[in-house]
Amino acid sequence: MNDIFQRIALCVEIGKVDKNSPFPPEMKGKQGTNELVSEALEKGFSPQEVLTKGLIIGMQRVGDKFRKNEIYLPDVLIAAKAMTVGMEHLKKFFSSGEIKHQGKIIIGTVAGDLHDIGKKIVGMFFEGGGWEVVDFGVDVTTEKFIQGIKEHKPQAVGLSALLTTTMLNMKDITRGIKSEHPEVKVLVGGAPVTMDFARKIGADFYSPDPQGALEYLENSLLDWKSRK
Ligand code: B1M
Repeated sequence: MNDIFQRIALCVEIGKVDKNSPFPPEMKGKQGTNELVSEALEKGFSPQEVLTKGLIIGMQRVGDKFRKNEIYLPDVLIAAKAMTVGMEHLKKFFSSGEIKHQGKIIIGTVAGDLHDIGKKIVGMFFEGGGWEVVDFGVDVTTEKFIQGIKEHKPQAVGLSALLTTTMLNMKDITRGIKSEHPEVKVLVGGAPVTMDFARKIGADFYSPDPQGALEYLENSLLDWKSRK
């Protein structure tokens, strides 16, 4: 793989945002994703390659390490910051259609629930995997999800809940979505949610972590593409 892509991937992996960022200390004064993504584009590498061979690879490594408990939440947040700064350079190519998102997903914390830290992290992983994420925030009702699907036409919806009381609202939301938009996949997650619960409420997938949810989306892509 080209050296500059490897360097971009490494910067995401270790959370090196730009030249001035003090973290990690051994990289002080060295280029971060900000400078490297800009340099790659100036050298004529395609934005799509910068995304898939650099930024996404870095975020995949972060996901793998997080899953194995080799790194912790602050490391993920720093990596996500490095990824986001790199993505800023690519925004205009998404708008122009030069880079295509893998697909689109709406995410939200379910009605009655105000916990959003985990949901935001899940959203960062989806973005890191090349997905367009529409974040509906917290306390999202069935009606709002359904309206959002009509407007944004996503392939999937991701529901998060942190309370044993509010996770029960996932049932109505999932059924509501499925009755109006059976083609839209519903993914559920959050600390109290289990595989058994997800099956009972008719969700398509449950993952205890963001990485598993992203893998499911990636695996579902072939299915979506073959239906087009
Ligand atoms: Co609240 N809270 N809280 N809280 N809070 C918990 C969840 C609780 C376990 C604390 C406790 O009692 N030990 C408890 C729930 C008990 C239960 O239901 N069994 C609780 C309670 C009771 C409450 C209130 C009712 C307290 C009160 O007012 N009496 C109240 C409820 C408000 C409401 O929602 N209506 C409340 C309020 C709050 C704050 C507002 C103060 C704050 C939230 C701030 C915010 O989110 N902006 C808060 C917090 C911070 C917590 C704890 C401390 C931390 C939650 C968190 O952010 N974890 C929590 C106790 C704890 O977990 N130690 C607690 C870190 C986050 C990265 O993990 O969200 O699990 P998590 O997300 C993970 C995975 O679950 C997964 O990936 C994420 C990344 O690894 N995941 C998905 C999440 N969504 C996914 C979706 C997917 C796939 C994976 O696919 C779509």
